[in-house]
Amino acid sequence: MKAVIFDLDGVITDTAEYHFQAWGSLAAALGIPFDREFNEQLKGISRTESLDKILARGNLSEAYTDEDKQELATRKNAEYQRLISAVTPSDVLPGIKSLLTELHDAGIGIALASASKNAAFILDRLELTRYFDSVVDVTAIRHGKPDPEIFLTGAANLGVQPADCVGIEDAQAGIQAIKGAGMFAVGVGTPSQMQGADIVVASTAELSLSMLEEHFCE
Ligand code: B16
Ligand code: MG
Repeated sequence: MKAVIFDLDGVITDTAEYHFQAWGSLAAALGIPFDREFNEQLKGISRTESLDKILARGNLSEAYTDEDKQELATRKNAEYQRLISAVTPSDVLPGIKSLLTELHDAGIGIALASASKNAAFILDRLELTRYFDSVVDVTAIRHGKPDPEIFLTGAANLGVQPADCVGIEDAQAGIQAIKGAGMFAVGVGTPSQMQGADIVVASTAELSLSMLEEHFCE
């Protein structure tokens, strides 16, 4: 194991909850039903793809011009940014800071593969930026998760082979992306939402360097 490539939302911090709340407000304003089960489909995919899925659910795909959709996505992001402006280092999920410290001390590469354009801001708010050898620039990625491109780019940025990498994700689209990249996939969540993962943990508190190395070598 030469590198670990992290997802952000739902793995490093629970901003997945803020995405849920921000999309929920927009969906309510548009009269579209929205719940946690449906929200699972939005995890790991881009802002515009998320909006398309929400509008499709309300049979409103044809109701808005591209310009309107841009405005709706901007409105959601403004609400999301309002919520994440209050993020502090205490919002780092359990076990993550100690894992980053262990990886750093062991000389194992650390990269971020988040679909979020707000990722760098959130890492700064969490005071974790210095741990990351690479933060993949999502605006330069042509194909989002479940395509493996973002994880392959993370490995390339670190100068390591995909087979020597572990990817950690909380979304089904992300697990697909990690496996498509030929990496070892760790899912955070329930097994039914993490199909194809090599191992699944219920909480990030279960993650550690020794635990990852043990499973990686199995
Ligand atoms: P933004 P991740 C993803 O982040 C979220 O899971 C997904 O719900 C969101 O739509 C996407 O980022 C884009 O985020 O609107 O901030 O650019 O899980 O890949 O870290
Ligand atoms: Mg995620």
